[in-house]
Amino acid sequence: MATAEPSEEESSEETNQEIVSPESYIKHPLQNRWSLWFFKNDKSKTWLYNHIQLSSNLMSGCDYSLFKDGIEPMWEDERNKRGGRWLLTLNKQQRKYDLDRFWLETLLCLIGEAFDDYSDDVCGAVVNVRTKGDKIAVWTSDYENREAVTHIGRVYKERLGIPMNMTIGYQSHADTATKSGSTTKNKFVV
Ligand code: MGP
Repeated sequence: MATAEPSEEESSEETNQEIVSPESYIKHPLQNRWSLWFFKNDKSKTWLYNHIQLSSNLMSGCDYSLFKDGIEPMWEDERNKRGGRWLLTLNKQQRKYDLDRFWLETLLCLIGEAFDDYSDDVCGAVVNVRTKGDKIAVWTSDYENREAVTHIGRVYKERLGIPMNMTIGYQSHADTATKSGSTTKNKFVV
């Protein structure tokens, strides 16, 4: 029987393909849903963009944040307010050589749940593009979870290939929010 649109059965016979359910070929679904946020420090708000640019192409003052679904990229969020961040402060030369590859590795650490049993403590990550020096940070939910925070810091530092003799610091958001000078004291260092 000729029909304008072959039924599924006929069409799969023709192409010799089996119809499979998504579950059988999506082997590694992500553990979490994530939201990518973009912040642009521009009062005119007329600038349109239709591509996600590399961080190094953004104008100074812009941020990207990748956070787990339901967590807003701010200290005040319920899941952030007792937390803190592992902070990478980059010098100006590092925008060219390190910023984009560090941010990519950070995204892969997050969506790949790289921190073993402590990945639940991760809330998200932020890149700040700034004239004075760019910053990348991984935010976690509770600065008092020493084991989780230090494990995340060690793995993160290794994944970025930061040499042993260089340290990165972890600061609580509470301290960052109430800092008086330009630096916030570290709660942990790896
Ligand atoms: P910033 O954008 O994180 O870094 O914070 P920047 O621009 O390098 O500035 P610096 O202060 O770290 O040198 C800029 C300012 O935005 C902060 O000083 C706060 O006033 C404000 N801010 C940043 N964050 C992430 C928050 C937040 O989560 N909540 C609130 N209320 N203010 C914030």
